Amino acid sequence: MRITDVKVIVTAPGRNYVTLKISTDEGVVGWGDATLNGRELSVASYLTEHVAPLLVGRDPQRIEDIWQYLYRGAYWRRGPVTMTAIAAVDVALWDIKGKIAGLPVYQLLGGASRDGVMVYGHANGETVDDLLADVGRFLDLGYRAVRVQAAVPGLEKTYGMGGNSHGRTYEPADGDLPAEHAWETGPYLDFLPGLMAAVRERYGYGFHLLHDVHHRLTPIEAARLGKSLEPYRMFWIEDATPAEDQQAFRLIRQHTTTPLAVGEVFNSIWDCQQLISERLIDYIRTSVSHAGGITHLRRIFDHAHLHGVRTGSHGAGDLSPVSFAAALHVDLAVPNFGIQEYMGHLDPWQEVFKVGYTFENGLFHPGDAPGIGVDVDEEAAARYPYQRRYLPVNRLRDGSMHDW
Ligand code: CS2
Ligand code: MG
Repeated sequence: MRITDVKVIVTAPGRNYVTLKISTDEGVVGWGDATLNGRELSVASYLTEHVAPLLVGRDPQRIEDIWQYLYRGAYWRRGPVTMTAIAAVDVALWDIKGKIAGLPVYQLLGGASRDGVMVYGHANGETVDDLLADVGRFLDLGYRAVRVQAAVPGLEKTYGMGGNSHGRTYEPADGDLPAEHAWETGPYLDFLPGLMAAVRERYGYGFHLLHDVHHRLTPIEAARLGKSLEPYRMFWIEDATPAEDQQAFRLIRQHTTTPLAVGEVFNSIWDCQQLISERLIDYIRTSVSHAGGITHLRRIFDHAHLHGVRTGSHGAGDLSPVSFAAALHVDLAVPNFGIQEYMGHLDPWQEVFKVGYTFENGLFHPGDAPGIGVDVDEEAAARYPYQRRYLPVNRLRDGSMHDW
């Protein structure tokens, strides 16, 4: 079997996506997600200009060799653009592998280790009452885990407001230039414990409660937040502090037992190797579409398994349905699964992406179609042209740049 064509499809049904299509001389096609929110065309160009010419003529079954060729052969290693491009190729090749074998990809990864994949919904609200009502909606839908984000009194804007997975999905990249938000940590740290207390008081402790700090605290502030939330038994607090500084998590660990999750902005095992080896985190959030695909994600998850760290992959709406389908196959098979993020996707995504995954009783299942179980309607995709969109930026009140 040989690769005959490599096509990059940039389309925007609800938001921008970059999708990779690998075609073979035996008519088998594989799909991969190459979307990098706010920098989509950089990955599209990397694939079209630099990767596609290297793939045509190769045997698509040689997934590991192609992965190593693209990773080592570029000389310039790692980084979100490179690893998202490699991820898209990798997932498309696993899709082809499954179709050749007549098996869903999870069967090629060792088979199911569980009956379904637990996901968390995204409740949010401009007021505590709105937030509480949104939490109730997710619990009524059968979710076993809910992330809560709320407007912070005294702050005009904060992360995670707007939309919800069953209906309007939260999409932060909404400006043709980056929106500038003003941030202040004090009101946030003062507000959070009361918010979580209100959630537990209303709904009890029978479901998992999560929160995304979104990189905004210093290590000692993160330690303070974790300590203040201990009575509310968080499933995790996410991105409590920017995690390039892996050692910073030693400080947080000294002060709190609140579980920690990081990794959605990581793109290789080297970004998190110390965090995992020293057990400085409890969940690793690397995704199949930004961390080198199924081939590399398995290495990260195996390293995590050896150190008692569980998986908690990123699954925001800017990771396409192709990515979510692939993630479910990995989630179903890995021994150290923790939880999978599911934010849903903005309409009219269904016009372009045809998926086989299902949701029931708080659990997703990827389905048993050969490969990853997705298809892409290219004619529909052509109806939704790309529009440049940026994620917001954060500044402190004195104008200093901060982390969004
Ligand atoms: C967030 C994302 O889902 C999450 O945990 O961190 O919404 C993130 O802001 C976006 O994926 C960025 O594109
Ligand atoms: Mg996050």
